[in-house]
Amino acid sequence: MKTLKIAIQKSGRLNEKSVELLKNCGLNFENYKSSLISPVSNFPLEILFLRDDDIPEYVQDGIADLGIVGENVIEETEVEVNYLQRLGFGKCSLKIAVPNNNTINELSQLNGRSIATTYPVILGKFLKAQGIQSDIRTISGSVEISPGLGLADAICDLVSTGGTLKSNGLIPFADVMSSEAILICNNKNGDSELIKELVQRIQSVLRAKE
Ligand code: PRT
Ligand code: ZN
Repeated sequence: MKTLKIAIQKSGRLNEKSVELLKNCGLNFENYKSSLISPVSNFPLEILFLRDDDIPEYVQDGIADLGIVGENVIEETEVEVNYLQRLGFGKCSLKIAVPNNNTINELSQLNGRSIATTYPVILGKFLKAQGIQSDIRTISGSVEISPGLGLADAICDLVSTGGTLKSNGLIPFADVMSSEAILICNNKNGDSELIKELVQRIQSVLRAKE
């Protein structure tokens, strides 16, 4: 029987919950922080531990059969994969936020302004759909400090508690997308019996939590 591969985040916000979900499915594997691949001893499955940004493409290209990753990362990488199951953890929203001392109070006021983000693709589509033309400044991190540094008029970033925005003097202004961890599979293998079996186990773990 073919051994499946599932890609999960190696470390970060989704790692612990992803490991916990797979363990709760009865899968037996070592969770060594140093290894990149861990075989499951009681199911034909290997676990690949990766940076979350790489997971959608690995699944699209068939290097992994399955993956657990934030919907925001899937949308930003514009891959073609199947959504098998929303997993109910890693919940957050991608929001546009502005300095709390500014006068912007409607979307049209973002016309001609600059917005710093690590999500240029999702933000670009959102602004286009709203008919807004802003200057999207793509940066690779610490988005929240860019208005304070004079780098941008607004930001677009993930928010969960809102604490980071607040401590940087920013207020959320518009919701761009909401996100949670999703189980995805390669487009070609959605009807594999082994994948169906795994999805059933995951669904019963999720139901037991309700
Ligand atoms: O190393 P690797 O590349 O794998 O990880 P990463 O650093 O890129 O991602 P990581 O671990 O930070 O986040 C993984 C996924 O968790 C994201 O892609 C989201 O799907 C989800 N998630 C849920 C979040 C948050 N909540 C979140 N709050 N990802 C990031 N944040 C950040 C946000 O960018 C901001 O800096 O937390 C800060 C805001 O948090 P609050 O609570 O202050 O609002
Ligand atoms: Zn990442």
